[in-house]
Amino acid sequence: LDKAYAFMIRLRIAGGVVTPKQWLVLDDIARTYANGTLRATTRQTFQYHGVIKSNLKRTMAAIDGALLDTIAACGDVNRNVMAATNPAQTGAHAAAYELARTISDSLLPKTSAWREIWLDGERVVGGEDAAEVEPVYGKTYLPRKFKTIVAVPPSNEVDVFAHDLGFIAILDRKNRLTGWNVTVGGGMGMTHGETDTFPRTADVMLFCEPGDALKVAEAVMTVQRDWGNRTVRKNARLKYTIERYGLKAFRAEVERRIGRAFKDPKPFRFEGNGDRYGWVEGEDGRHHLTLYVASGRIKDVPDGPQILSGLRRIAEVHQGDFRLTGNQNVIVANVPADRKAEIDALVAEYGLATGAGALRRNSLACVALPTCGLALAESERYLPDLVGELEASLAAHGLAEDEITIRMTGCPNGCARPYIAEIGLVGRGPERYNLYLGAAFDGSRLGKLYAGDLPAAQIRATLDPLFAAYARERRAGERFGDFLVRAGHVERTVNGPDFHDR
Ligand code: SRM
Ligand code: SF4
Repeated sequence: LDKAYAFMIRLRIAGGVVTPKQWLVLDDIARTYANGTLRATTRQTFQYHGVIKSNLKRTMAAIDGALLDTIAACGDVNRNVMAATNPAQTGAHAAAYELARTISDSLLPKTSAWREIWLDGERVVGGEDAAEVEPVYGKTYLPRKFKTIVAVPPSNEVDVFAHDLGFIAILDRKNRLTGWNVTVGGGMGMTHGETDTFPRTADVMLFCEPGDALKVAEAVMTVQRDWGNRTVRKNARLKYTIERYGLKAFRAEVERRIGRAFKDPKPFRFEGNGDRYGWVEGEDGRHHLTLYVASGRIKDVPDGPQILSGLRRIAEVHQGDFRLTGNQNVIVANVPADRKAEIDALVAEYGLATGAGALRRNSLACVALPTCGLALAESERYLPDLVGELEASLAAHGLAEDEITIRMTGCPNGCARPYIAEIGLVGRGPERYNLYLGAAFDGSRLGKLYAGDLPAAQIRATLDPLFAAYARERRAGERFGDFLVRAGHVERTVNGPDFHDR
């Protein structure tokens, strides 16, 4: 008897767009080979959990049958490229999605190993010559994972400042794309107790015309390939390269490789990094429904919402597409006006509109226990209860409808981007968390450690007086994170290196 190994499988879905036909296959796989759930991730794709070893090949073949794959979903390569979903800004979404697809395809490893291993593809005699097959990655690939993202203001729902490379759409008054601001050096992961590791928000480096975006992406990635730290893995991400060389030198090298200078970044403004729920009408008259999915876990809850079955039924009748958001939610997109009622009926029948409160709608939790081997504390299974408690506190202070972002992770790797949430909770050990406060609502500023190694049972009591002060003393329109910094409850973090200063 072999050991009962079970695996996590992560798909690559550039821009998070899937067709109803693909949805049905993905749903079948979840029921047949995984643990009966589809898990929408913080990077707009799906994970399966609990796929046993003997089913791996069958699962991969089924994924391939849906014209999807898992290539570059993990590893030291350019990962799944995210794109803003922007249901209302149809034209800008098309541009963002196209750029995400183009970058994803161009920077994909070229090796045929995936097909060879999982689909019994033909083996290249004598093996591939990595230097020839991978002109960009070469034999040694990148120093570390590399994450690319495309955002469209005013929504920063994809959290552009948390990623290695980002493109921010610069639109004219008619919402037409004029070019992209390029960001570099964002990242969340750190290690507890090691202050030479830190989260960092990306710098806005330059502006490029639409036709130059791919060139810039390639140049940024290859400079990181050549300049990134290959000796100390914990300092290998692009954020540390930017800290070591400085933004100016990094930009000069990118421009040198492309062969010309670029303009400085253009002004832009983000309003928040959450999703807009419910129906919105796009510029092209099509309708888009954003559904809240708690921690992205698409499953049927006994006596509760039947999210897996409900979305399956929608996929059976839906003629548009589905979009996964960077906040682990699902958009039923591109619905003609006369088909809305049919979707609404299914939403009601399967309990998909939960009527979640403001804090819950702005909450994110990473997977953590029981499947994540790196988890130090609970996250996905605990955050819903904690949010319930905190919502009671907020309601007592008249803040029930206030939008405040809260994110939890089971360890400092930061998979739910907690350091840029107004309330960030990061696992330290069983039922113990670091509490970070003072981040910006639009994801552009990191929080600061407010209470270290806090027992879970004390989180509400620690936050309650701060909610009270916020209700009493805030200025008109002032966000919770901004208030905490202005009123002196926490120090403002400028960026990564001063993150640990107190
Ligand atoms: Fe993550 C590793 C889950 C987004 C930073 N992440 C992991 C692993 C694979 C654990 C492992 O290596 O054994 C987790 C699998 C858990 C499980 O049981 O499924 C895991 N990460 C996730 C997901 C599923 C969280 C979620 O609840 O949605 C997200 C899947 C993303 C995707 O679809 O590709 C996920 N991970 C992120 C993000 C957020 C983002 O990219 O926007 C981050 C922070 C941003 C960043 O990269 O800096 C993130 N994950 C990490 C790190 C720390 C990287 C670092 O630079 O230090 C690790 C550990 C590592 O790489 O060594 C990690
Ligand atoms: Fe696992 Fe840590 Fe990522 Fe949570 S943050 S999924 S515990 S690696």
